[in-house]
Amino acid sequence: MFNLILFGPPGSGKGTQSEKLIDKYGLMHLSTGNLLREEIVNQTKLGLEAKRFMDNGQLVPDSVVIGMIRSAIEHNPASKGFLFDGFPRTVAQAEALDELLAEKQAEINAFLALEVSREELIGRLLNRGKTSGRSDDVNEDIISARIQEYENKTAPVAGYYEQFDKGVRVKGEGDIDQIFDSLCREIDAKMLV
Ligand code: B4P
Repeated sequence: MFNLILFGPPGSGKGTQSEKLIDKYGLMHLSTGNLLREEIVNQTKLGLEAKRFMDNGQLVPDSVVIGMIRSAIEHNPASKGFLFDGFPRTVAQAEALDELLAEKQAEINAFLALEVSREELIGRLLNRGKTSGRSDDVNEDIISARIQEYENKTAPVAGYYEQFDKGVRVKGEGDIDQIFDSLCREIDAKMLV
């Protein structure tokens, strides 16, 4: 099993690059953002609870997203590996993921962090908000709140993986295909280990 985390602030290109990476490596894509939006569309109890946080640019409680990821992993026992996109977003989520994978005699093999400036992130998200229908992308105050949540609660997750020598930082600005090539180089190197 090869398990990869694609990490970065909101709008850094995680969703964009994940689509390309799952095609190339045949990994199963697990995006907590997409899973939560599905719950909202289906108007489930979980979705209604999550919406209150997402609409304000806040992280959804750890217990909710950890439960969703546990269930997704358990429903896909034959997967050759997972690409985690937007998860873990707190150190508690990272510790829970390690425990879930250890139960399957598996681990995180690579942690790739996309680095993008704050100005570029805001520009990308406002631009996506014109067409995405995502309420959290249209208002600059909510976008700023999401970036603040990232800085306070999510950025420390990089240090968690770096202590195990698993973290690699990749420039996330510029041409989408060139960023993809940089990510692939890092993944190929980790696959040889
Ligand atoms: P997510 O769905 O993960 O949203 P995101 O961080 O905005 O997406 P992403 O980073 O993938 O966007 P992308 O760059 O691809 O989370 C939404 C919300 O869900 C969170 O705020 C939180 O409330 C909740 N949530 C999710 N996971 C959670 C968790 N684990 N714990 C708690 N809460 C959680 O795309 C951005 C735009 O940039 C696109 O328009 C794209 O076309 C463009 N773009 C991409 N690469 C580009 C490039 N190189 N150049 C120019 N534009 C580019």
